[in-house]
Amino acid sequence: MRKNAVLAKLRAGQPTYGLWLGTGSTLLAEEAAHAGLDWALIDTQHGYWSNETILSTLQILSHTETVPLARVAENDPALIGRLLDTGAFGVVVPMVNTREDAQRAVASVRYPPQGSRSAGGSRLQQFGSDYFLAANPEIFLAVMIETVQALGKAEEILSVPGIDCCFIGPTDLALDMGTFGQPSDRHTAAIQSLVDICKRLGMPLGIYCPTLENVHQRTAQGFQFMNVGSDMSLFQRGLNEVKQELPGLIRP
Ligand code: 3PY
Ligand code: MG
Repeated sequence: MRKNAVLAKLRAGQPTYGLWLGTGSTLLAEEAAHAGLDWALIDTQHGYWSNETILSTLQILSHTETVPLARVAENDPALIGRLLDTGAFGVVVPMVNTREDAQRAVASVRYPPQGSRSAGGSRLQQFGSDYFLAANPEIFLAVMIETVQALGKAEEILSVPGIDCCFIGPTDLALDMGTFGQPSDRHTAAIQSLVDICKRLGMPLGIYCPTLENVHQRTAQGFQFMNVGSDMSLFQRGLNEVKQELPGLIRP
């Protein structure tokens, strides 16, 4: 069974950096795959992906050292099983709000006896001929804490065995707290409370980073799973640079 390099770093207390892929572009995914990042994540919750482009992207990533991950559209065993069977080496599960949600995510990702994932998927042989027996400890599972309800239950959610990482969704959390679009001490304190809980539980922590400044700040705060941008945000940054370099030639 191949070792999951992202899990190895998390378990060694090291940070990992990746790219969020939402455009559904296999060309951009290929660029990301060769950029030297720890991981690249196919976002099937909010991104523009088809089954075919998911498969192609996982095929591209499988020829590189960038660990292929995916965010599932919802906490559903069939969707999670399909992404893993297609070759994702781990999943991020959104909106995990209760201990039962967390148990459902673990059961979907782990084979028996730890869970109830069903065996199948010809692409899995690339990970090793012993995949069905040896995959459980190598498949990355992050659960997303991104609601007020989940905040209140974070300790019981994150103490479910089989979870590798707590991943904070700062935008949904802000929307749910009613603080979206404004600086908020309550939002900052909520994130700090998750930092404290994860430290106590020895649970690696990640967060969606909208800016590179944010990546530095979260790294210093002890976060271990961060995106350095998304395929779309990097493209938009490039466009903004062009506008700044050619003032007056392009509409503001
Ligand atoms: C959020 O901020 O809510 C996210 O899900 C980030 O991807
Ligand atoms: Mg979210």
